[in-house]
Amino acid sequence: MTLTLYAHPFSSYCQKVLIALYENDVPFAYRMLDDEQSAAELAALWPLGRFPVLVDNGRIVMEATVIIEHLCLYHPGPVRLFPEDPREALGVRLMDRSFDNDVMTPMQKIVLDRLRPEEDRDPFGVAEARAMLDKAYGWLDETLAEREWAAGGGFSAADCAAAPALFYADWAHPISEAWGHVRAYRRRLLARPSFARAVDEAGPTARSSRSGLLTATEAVRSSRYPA
Ligand SMILES: N[C@@H](CCC(=O)N[C@@H](CS)C(=O)NCC(=O)O)C(=O)O
Repeated sequence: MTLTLYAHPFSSYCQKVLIALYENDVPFAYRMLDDEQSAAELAALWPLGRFPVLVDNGRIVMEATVIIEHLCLYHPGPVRLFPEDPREALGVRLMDRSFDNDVMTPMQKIVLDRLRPEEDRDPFGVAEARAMLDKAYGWLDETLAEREWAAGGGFSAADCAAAPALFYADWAHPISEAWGHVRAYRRRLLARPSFARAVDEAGPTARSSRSGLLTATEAVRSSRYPA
């Protein structure tokens, strides 16, 4: 086995990569980031300390989207997460960026703000994040109206990004009934075996509720920054 993934099962960006690995049954060693030793190993690999990080035969690959691109190039399987045609691949990249920037980022802003001490909270930034999510949900609802998967073709890297982003965003800032296409798409993602597996591995705490999301995030942070 050449691949080691440094990850935590509650982390949205780790789930994004886990989906890609599970879609093509790519074998890998899971280095769980749950103690000081694993955090130190991660910091030695990637000074920014963000995760996931993939190590492939000594080569260090960071950034979830780049990891998925790497998997497509070096460990391809039957599910092509980036289409071969570069023009089609552009559509996948657009949706991938949108889920990271317009859904994952504001979702994390809301969640992380809740974990701050009361006096350090940023209500203005959280209001901005909520407004961004409302705009993103509206745009996605139109964009997904006629699509089964995010980029309009088969299941792709964009759906790997979308699944944890919408899964957690709905807890942080609920997707209203008005955005029926987004809600239906989120349900399709949750029924996809690769994502269902990633969510099951995160366990009942991460799956169950909005407070579960906070507990999960706190667990990830405390394993990274032990008291
Ligand atoms: N742009 C990075 C973001 C990764 C990221 O923010 N990961 C979170 C966990 S979901 C993290 O590392 N949080 C801890 C930190 O930022 O120190 C990617 O796409 O991989």
